Amino acid sequence: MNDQTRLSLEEAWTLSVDVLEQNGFSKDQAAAIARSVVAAQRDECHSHGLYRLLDCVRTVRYGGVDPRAVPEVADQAPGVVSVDARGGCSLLAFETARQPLIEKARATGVAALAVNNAFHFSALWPEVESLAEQGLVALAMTPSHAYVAPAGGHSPLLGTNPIAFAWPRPEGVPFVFDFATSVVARGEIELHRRAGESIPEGWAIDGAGQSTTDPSAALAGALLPFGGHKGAALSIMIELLAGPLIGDRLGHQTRPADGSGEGAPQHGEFILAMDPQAFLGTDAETRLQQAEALFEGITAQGARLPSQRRHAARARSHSEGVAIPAALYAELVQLRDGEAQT
Ligand code: NDP
Ligand code: PYC
Repeated sequence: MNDQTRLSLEEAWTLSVDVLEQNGFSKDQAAAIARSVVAAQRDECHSHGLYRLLDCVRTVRYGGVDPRAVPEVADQAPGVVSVDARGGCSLLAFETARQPLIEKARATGVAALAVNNAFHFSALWPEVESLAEQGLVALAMTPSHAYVAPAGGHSPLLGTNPIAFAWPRPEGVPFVFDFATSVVARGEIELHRRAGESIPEGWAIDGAGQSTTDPSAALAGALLPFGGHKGAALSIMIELLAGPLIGDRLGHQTRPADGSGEGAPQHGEFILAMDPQAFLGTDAETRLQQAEALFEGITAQGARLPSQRRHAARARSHSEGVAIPAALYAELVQLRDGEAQT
């Protein structure tokens, strides 16, 4: 195993905030980003944990994100809130619009949030989890960039397009899942490359359209959608809902900032919040209890629920801290101690 560096959650937080602020992010932007990457690291979601700080700094250096943007919320329609991230990161935009979304969902039963013009790099589960903690059912999705070949195709066109869902539970933590519609997130392939490990067959094809286990060839080629045409169709739905429906870009109309001056990483995110009380009134408690039978049936078979692993990791991280590759730690320290960006 590669050398690891252990950090307490407080150390992970301070390091994240310091790296971001040293590289030009405002206090509010840095805090919103740090909340997401530290939560992901805490829950051992490595592809969207502290590793993502490298992407944030690279993107700000290439002019792909406004690190001091102040998001602007608009009351778009009775059931629609929108927030313009104004070229900043999606995370502060979501946090700014979260309460108006909750209030609308409680007032109308179903409400949508459109996040526009955002640099989006994060895991989605913290957002839907936070809505389910308020008693709402939530769905979130976003396109990324053209990284995935459509089922039956051979060139990158679709994003890795994650979808996350959360369901409030009467006792205990919400039921949450969150995954890319590619076989795995691209970040997972990047982590394999950094660790010098090959990837399993079936994740990606190379530039010539051939199956590959070489992460560099995969990154230069295309990831594959999970479940063939089914994952690809879900991915297309995400492009449409989080793109044209909310007046934003499709994945292939964006690209990461890379120093060429042609990067255009900003796009949208679509979030739906539903209030069980509005659908069910006094029956809500009984129906939420009914859902528990499904969860119990799953675990009774020895299967696990999505998010069970995350919560076990969360408990462990609270007592033991988090471990990140020593090489990543060294890079983050360098970014923290380097010259401030102008
Ligand atoms: P995975 O393929 O690891 O799937 C993760 C989901 O599946 C989690 O909800 C996980 O629960 C659940 N899961 C995994 N194994 C099991 C199992 N055996 N039984 C039940 N549930 C299981 O994740 P991805 O690589 O597809 O995505 C990782 C992250 O990348 C996501 O958070 C996603 O939001 C993010 N992402 C962000 C993008 C962006 O543009 N912002 C683009 C693409 C991905 P658990 O967590 O408990 O293991
Ligand atoms: O891991 O696929 C990914 C990803 C794309 C944008 C942010 N994460």
